[in-house]
Amino acid sequence: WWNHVFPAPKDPISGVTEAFLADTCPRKINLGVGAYRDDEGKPVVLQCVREAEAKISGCNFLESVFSKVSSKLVEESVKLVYGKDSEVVKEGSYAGIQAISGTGACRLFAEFQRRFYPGSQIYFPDPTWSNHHNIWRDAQVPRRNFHYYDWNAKGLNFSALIDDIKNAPDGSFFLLHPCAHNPTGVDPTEKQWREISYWFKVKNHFPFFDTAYQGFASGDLDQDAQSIRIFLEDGHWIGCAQSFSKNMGLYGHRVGCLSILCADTEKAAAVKSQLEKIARAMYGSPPVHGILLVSSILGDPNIKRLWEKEVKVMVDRIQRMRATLIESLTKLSSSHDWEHIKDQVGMFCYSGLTPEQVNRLRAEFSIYMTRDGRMSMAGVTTGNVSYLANALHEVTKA
Ligand code: PLP
Ligand code: TYF
Repeated sequence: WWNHVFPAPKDPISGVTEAFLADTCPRKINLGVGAYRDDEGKPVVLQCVREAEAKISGCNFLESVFSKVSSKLVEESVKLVYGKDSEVVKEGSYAGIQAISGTGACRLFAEFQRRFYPGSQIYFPDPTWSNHHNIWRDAQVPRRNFHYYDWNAKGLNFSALIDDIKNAPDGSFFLLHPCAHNPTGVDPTEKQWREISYWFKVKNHFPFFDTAYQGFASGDLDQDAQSIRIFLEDGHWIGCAQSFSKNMGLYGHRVGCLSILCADTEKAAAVKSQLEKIARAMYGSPPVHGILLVSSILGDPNIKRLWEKEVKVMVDRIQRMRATLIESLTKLSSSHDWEHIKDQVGMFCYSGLTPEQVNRLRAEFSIYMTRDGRMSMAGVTTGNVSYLANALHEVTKA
């Protein structure tokens, strides 16, 4: 048995972590995976999560599985993206289901898309999070790219993006990052989002938002949902995958939500029942501990305020490191153009380094990042930023 099975290629993101862990250099830096670290380089359990833990201690998990905790999570999650006073939330005209974090929400949606729109395709921004390709490929949905990043101008290629929206067959599925685009850190402006929404309407495209970094672009949760709310205002049917991995630091807990807007509550119930049917065969029901944490945080105004402050602390630290890195490179009189990284938002810096430069950083400086030159700014600290700047300067010297 299994003689025909050979090792799968390494995942471009977790492969970096593996290589980093095997490195014995004391100065090594992991800028691969987008997981938040404090200024000491340590992972963080947020205070709001500790308070929620205290609140749920002693809870009977067997009871929880069958109780209302899952719908409470969904109710609170949709308020975060669509707005607590939005019509959809008030009317309940959405199908919402707890998902195994953002990845699981995407996977469920991809399956749902194939099942109910067989033969349909999905358009991804170029580039996008590498796992989007795996997820829709495994769901057997054909994938297309639409223009997003302009590699020459190092910003958004807005005119090509709009052209691709116009040229796609009417009624196409598009995946959009509502904020803090991974990997580029480049988001459309409010005006551009309005234009994108306008053309989606004209073309009757379906917007599927994958929101894994709400809060990480601006530090404000509502502000980071602005793009989704523009689409909502314009009367789109929206799908949304939400993750609490980054903004609550719950990575391993796998808490997420998939929501799909529907014409009325009856249709919403039908869609929800189909999503539940898909989930049932894939994994039964999702884990319950993390959703108790998230529901306790979102459902308690005091803990929620604490969470909002802690999001801001994480974002401020990342922004400070971005600014310090740029300052350090300027002090070194780096002749390389780093202008574009100033305006990037979210957890990543899309450096523009070539694969050869990325290899040199790894071989000569024990600095690890994905081959596309994406650096997770969460791995940069006061203690390692000048070492990083020096190394960047060395490998980019003419
Ligand atoms: N979508 C994007 C764009 C991401 O970057 C990530 C994680 O990095 C996810 C979804 C899903 O993450 P998780 O499954 O941990 O929620
Ligand atoms: O680095 C990225 O793009 C993500 C990060 O549980 C990530 O893949 C980190 C933790 C996690 C899932 C994804």
